[in-house]
Amino acid sequence: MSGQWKKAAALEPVWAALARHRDEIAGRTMRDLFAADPARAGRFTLSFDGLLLDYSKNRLTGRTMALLRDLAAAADLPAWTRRMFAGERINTTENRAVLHVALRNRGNAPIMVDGADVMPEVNAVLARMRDFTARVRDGAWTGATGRRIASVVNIGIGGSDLGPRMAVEALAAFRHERLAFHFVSNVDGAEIARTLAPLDPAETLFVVASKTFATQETMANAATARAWLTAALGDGAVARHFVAVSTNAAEVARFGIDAANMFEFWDWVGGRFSLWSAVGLPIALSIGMDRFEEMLDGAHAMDGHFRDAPPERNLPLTLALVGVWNTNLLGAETQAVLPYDQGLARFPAYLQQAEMESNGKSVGRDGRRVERATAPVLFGEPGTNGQHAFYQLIHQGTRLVPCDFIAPAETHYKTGRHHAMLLANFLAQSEALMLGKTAAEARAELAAEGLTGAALEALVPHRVFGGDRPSNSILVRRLDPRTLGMLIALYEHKIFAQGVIWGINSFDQWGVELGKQLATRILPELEGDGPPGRHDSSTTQLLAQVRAWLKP
Ligand code: G6Q
Repeated sequence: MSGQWKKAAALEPVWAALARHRDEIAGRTMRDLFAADPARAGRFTLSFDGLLLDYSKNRLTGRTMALLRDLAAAADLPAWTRRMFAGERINTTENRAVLHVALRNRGNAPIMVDGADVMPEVNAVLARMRDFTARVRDGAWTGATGRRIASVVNIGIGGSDLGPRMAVEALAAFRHERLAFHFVSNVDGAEIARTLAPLDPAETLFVVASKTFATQETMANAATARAWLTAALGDGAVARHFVAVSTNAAEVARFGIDAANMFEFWDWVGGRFSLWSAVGLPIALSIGMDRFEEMLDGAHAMDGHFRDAPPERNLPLTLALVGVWNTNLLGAETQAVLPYDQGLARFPAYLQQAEMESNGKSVGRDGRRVERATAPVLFGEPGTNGQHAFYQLIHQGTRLVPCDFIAPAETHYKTGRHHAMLLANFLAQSEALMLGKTAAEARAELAAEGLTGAALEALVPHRVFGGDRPSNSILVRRLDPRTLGMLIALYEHKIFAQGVIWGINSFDQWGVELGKQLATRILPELEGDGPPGRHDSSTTQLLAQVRAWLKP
């Protein structure tokens, strides 16, 4: 990001200039902006390596973008980007480097942490993943009774679940035909009970994924899975049916998983950025190592683009700046992510963690309270399902809900006209949100339906759509490992850039750690019959009620 940037100014004057600019253009709707500039779509569209970002349907102008780029410069984004790629410990509250980019550093240029190049270790784990996944896929790796593996069950939660779960589903068209994939994350025993019920232990492989190998939910599920397996096949079967993905070799050994069956990653990989590491093992088992590496290639290409492309042509930066505009200048409190692709059904949930855990912070890097809003509440469902549910609020509610529409032009499933119908909806929604429907248009429509007079007039206000509702459209030719890798990395760098602009550390998650501590204290009080510990009166009352109902 060097060279093409304006010299950094102070941050506050740029925020003030943005606020003035917002007020100046407040009277101009997107309809006006499109009418005034026939070249608008092209001027506000970027593409890189087959991924197209059209952000023209936002309430912004060229001046808006120039000011926003000044903001990124003033926040020192180029320097922070350099620091991240160079392996500096930019996660200051945990004193860690942030190097998911090293996991997909396909050019193998050295990346140093504490004076040592991490690439040999990264490549060694990739080589072990290649060997193991090939053996499971071709049937050379068998279960304890000599049968081939048919079901893979990933046990993990949060960052050790959401990435592989999302990607295995997104790339289902490339899945190995013999292997079925299951994911167990919740400590609610219903999930593991229902997952294991139809499976045959002799053909099941468990992947226990946990960075710390200490997470309550994962350890409970892994213990239940081991008991299920050994009840059928004996203790000796564990080595053929359990592998671990972790940074904690000692705990993996204590659980009883052979060191030879452990795939390592490192403290500089954040949980929510870990699908590029051995946490991606289920993805590699599903689509094969060559295709897993295509996913890494796609992300690596996006890394290079983010690091080197000039700010005006930089996709992740632009997505970040449009988000800052909508959040901080237009006051949006939410962000909808709406993939028009059933495979991406879990993509909003994945991004929910990536964005809200990274940038859901109210204290800056300097330890002081931030003065502006940080991450919006992110939500979404695949289209067209969402259209029949919550889009009502997006079209006609009182809130501004910026939307990211995502679609592949081609489908892997040639089922009649389905894909054309899906794409027609993808195109129609962002157009409708932008244009809206005026009272005159509503009137004409009602008249065409045969209404007249008072009956017609009574309906007009309900049939008006204010329009002027912002959206981005992200289009790829088809969803494959490479484009999925690019898409995820696009959002990762968007999140990073926004974190820098907001002055927060995007890479810690103390709010998550709190949950890990609290339940540990209450569990023995719930299970025991001694006097409960000191709590507020509400918690005491709820605890007493549960104990009373559970008493034998
Ligand atoms: C991710 C978070 C969190 C984490 C889970 C699982 O960035 O830190 O979602 O991934 O709590 O942690 P373990 O992998 O250590 O089990």
